[in-house]
Amino acid sequence: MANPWISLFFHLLLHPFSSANIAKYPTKNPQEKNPSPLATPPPLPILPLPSYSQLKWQQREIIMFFHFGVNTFTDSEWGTGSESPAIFNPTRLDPGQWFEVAAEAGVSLAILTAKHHDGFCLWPSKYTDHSVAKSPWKDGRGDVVQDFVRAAKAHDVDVGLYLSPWDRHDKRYGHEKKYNEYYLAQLQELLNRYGSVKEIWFDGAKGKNAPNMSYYFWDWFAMVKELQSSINIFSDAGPDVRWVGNEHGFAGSTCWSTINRTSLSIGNASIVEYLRTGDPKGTDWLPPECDVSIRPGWFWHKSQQPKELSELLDIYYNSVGRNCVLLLNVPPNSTGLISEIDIHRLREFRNAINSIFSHNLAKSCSVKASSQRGGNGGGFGPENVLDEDHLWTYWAPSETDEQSQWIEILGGDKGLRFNVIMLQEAIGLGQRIERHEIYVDGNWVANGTTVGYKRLHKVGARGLPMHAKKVKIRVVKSKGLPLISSIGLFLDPFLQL
Ligand code: FUL
Repeated sequence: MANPWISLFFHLLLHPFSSANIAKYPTKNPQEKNPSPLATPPPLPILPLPSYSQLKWQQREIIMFFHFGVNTFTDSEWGTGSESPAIFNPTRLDPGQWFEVAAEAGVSLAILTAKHHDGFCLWPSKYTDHSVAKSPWKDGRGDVVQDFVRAAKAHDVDVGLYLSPWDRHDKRYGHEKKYNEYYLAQLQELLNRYGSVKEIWFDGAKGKNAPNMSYYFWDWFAMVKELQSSINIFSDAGPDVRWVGNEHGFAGSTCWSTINRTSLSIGNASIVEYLRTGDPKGTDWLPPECDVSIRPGWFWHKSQQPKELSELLDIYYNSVGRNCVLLLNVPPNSTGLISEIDIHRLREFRNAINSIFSHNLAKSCSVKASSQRGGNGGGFGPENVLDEDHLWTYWAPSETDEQSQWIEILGGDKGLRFNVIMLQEAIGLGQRIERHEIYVDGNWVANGTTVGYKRLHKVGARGLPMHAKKVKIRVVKSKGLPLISSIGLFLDPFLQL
């Protein structure tokens, strides 16, 4: 193609709008002279990410469990399955009272044991006669699940249901196909009949001598998601919320919301440590829930008392303060009400949490950081850690700030008195922080690993408040840029007692 005219012809044919061509005939863009500064985009997420429902669940922080059933009347924890429905006869059953208590305790979701291991159903299931329909309560015409759901709605609290896979009553248990059909039928009753359900609890517990049979988890999970689109499924292995691996209400001090689901199975005692800490390399977002009872047992027993306030606060620090949701069980008694002593303890607990955490001393401080993404006014400045948004506004260092990433709270001349430091990560873009350190007035006071949705550090010797002017958080190791959405400094008066 030596002829230049021919080559120009082919060039225009192949690149009719190439920049070279356009540059010859510039069009006037009126905004070009004074381009308004464009915002720097957020950094790319670090996968895996939470789903919408998982994020909502995480923000609940404390939810409630109600264990109620034939065990409430037999003073036992695991019923045999041969209890007569005649013993189920609460004289004053009032889920309205349960939800008054729940709402006052500040919880936004409560889970009811619709069927525990004894197989007795708190709703009139058409697939069994081992239910409230055969009890003297309301002459067999009552439905605890219905009353529970109505009361929840009246108090603006969301509903969760527990349906025990292990069933010691039903003869189909041990016959794989028949029992799985039965279980799925009950799931359909519960999830079709009673409106929106936000969490379903699949308990992995099963007695040693129970008949050997497989549960068709995949069928169950698929059915649940088909019937309730915004539900979270809890089990040892998720798929939405995982068990934390113990029933004391304590997560690991390292606690990842990420884990590998392929390494998990339901009812497997050898994975409890893995469940407790999660896995920084995990490919699944599966945050842990800490289930614990306010009393020694899950069911109400006349002889038992609720835990002390100090124990409950300890549980709070070790669950919510370690990136978990706390599922606190408060068992109604045999009259069908929550006992006054438990109500009193819950009130103390809620008041204590409010009094500790409602006043963030950092709010009146100035804040400084090693660098900030997008520069000054770029939207990722350190001031974001002091606003009301704990998810979507955050401090991000600049990409080039790899040596020392830190953020500092400056308390002014008078200084601050505090003994709790709170950190929160913008988990909507993935859990990132692997190691961090805290310095108060230049002195090291704490080391930590994960942060996640919320991390609480108690500082100060024996809970005595520290008096200081500067608190510095240094991120030592992080997957990509660390994104800190909130920092709090609090004074917990109960730590010194
Ligand atoms: C366990 C069960 O065996 C207990 O009875 C209780 O329901 C607790 C929440 O889960 O696995």
